[in-house]
Amino acid sequence: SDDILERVVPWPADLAHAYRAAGCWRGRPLGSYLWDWARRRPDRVAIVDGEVRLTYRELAERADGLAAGFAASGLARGDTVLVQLPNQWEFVVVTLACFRLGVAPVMMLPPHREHELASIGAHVRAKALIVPDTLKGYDHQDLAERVAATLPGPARVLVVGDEVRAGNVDVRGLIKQSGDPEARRQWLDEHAPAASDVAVFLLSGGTTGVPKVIGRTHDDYEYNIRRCAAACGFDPDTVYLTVLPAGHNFPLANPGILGALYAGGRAVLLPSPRPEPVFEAIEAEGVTVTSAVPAVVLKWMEAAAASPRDLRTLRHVHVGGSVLAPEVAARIGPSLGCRVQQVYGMAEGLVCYTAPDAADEEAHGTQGRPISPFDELLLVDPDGEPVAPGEVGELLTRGPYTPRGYFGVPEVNRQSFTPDGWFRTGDLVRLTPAGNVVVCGRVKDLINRGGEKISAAEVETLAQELPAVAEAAAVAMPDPALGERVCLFARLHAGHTLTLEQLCAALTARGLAAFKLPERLVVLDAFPHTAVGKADKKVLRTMV
Ligand code: J2J
Repeated sequence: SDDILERVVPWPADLAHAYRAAGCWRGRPLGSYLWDWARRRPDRVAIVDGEVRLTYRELAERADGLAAGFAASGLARGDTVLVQLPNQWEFVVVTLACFRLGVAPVMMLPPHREHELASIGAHVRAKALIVPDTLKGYDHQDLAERVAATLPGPARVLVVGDEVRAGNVDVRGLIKQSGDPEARRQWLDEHAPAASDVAVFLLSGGTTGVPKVIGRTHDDYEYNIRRCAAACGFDPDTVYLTVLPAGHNFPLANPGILGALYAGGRAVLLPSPRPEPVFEAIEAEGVTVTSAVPAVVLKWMEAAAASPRDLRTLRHVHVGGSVLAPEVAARIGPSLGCRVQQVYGMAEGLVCYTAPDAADEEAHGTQGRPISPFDELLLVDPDGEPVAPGEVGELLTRGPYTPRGYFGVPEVNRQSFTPDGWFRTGDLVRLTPAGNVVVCGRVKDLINRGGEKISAAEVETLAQELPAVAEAAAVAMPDPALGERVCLFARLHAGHTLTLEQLCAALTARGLAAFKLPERLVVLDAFPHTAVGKADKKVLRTMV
């Protein structure tokens, strides 16, 4: 854990003091809330996953059981584990067990493969990987074993499923552990992590080739959850439907699953955002709120138009992660019979929400206001000078839940943060007179594919390693369904050829997640270059 502390960038001491004094940071680890919830509402259902319904007491008991099981398997406070699980009840138990023991889960996504797991696993020095046995016909246990073998230190493979191979750890077995629950609870309380420890590592959309992870402390993440839940009016009657991958900040904690639990409500988990199961779950479980990216909401609207459904319990849908056109925002309410709340957020911290009862102008045309009065926003021009009120600028931000640096990458931090600790969001925004953010574009070099962020540099670096490729540049190509898709421009070495199929096969063989694969390849004889000799993406974007 000394390791982690050295690689985490803390808030300045005076500000940390101020955030504590103001009541933002409560000095309690996230795991300590679990039994508060369980004592208050022991028999209320907290988590629904298909046939499985866990009450708050069952959730707390299982999380404690697993935390003790983690400890018995050799994990300890300060360790990091890669978590790659689909939306299933065990994901929630794993996350809470990690919070209890002070083990920091790194929230990987199910489509990630060797490339992502191995580079991030090495970066955080993961002590274990927690994966399903198989998912969509893919053997994650095998993937985890291969990745574990590449890591510098020993790493266990913990498996959620029926087919746990010898040498690996059966997570469901650990959850069901026997032993005295009361003694276990006391032991975990006594060995709880500090509130200033990292509770969870989130992945950054990232614009660089190197992995960027964000260590969110118990203090800062609890505040984030509390404020998001308040901004969205979550209460014990909230039934939140989880459709996006639960490891994303948005469905996990803004307010998402953890916000629903925090408020005493309920989280319903679905493995995917497909319209039919979503509509069925809304009807069957009386879902009051869900969150989605614009690409998903568009699909729901199409499906609802084709066969109208009774979604009367649904009050709000939170939409964010990529640009939502005002015309589309205006159609969501009539189409799904609910109100839309736009959200502009980032794994790095800052979250903005439109109010649950906002007038149409705000709800449809803006991405809302920061959830905390302690959030600082500064809009600057390319020279770093503040822009005039109402003008567009790059958004810089600081605040009680926006950490001061990525984990363990001081050189990257010097570019991503100003010397005064402002995080450069890379987003171009303007502020309305009422103080609402309107996202207008971005200066960072990534592709936003239906809300999934893809680092251009990551794809380019892998592509350039292929024997045929002399030079490569990934740019966003506009797409009506997903907003953007990846287009790769490439110059080839003399005598070589390359098709899109060959390119994708080669990148897949190198372990790149499928959602990052280029969906168009343009081979150029000559590349447009900037004055400093880099690929001129402005020109390439006009060509796309
Ligand atoms: C345009 N672009 C947006 C929006 C995020 C809540 C909601 C989203 C995320 C998320 C999140 C946008 N309109 N409404 O973590 O808690 C783009 C911006 C931003 C980047 C962050 C949450 N909302 N974006 O999307 O870390 O470019 O978080 O900087 O994945 O998504 O991406 P990410």
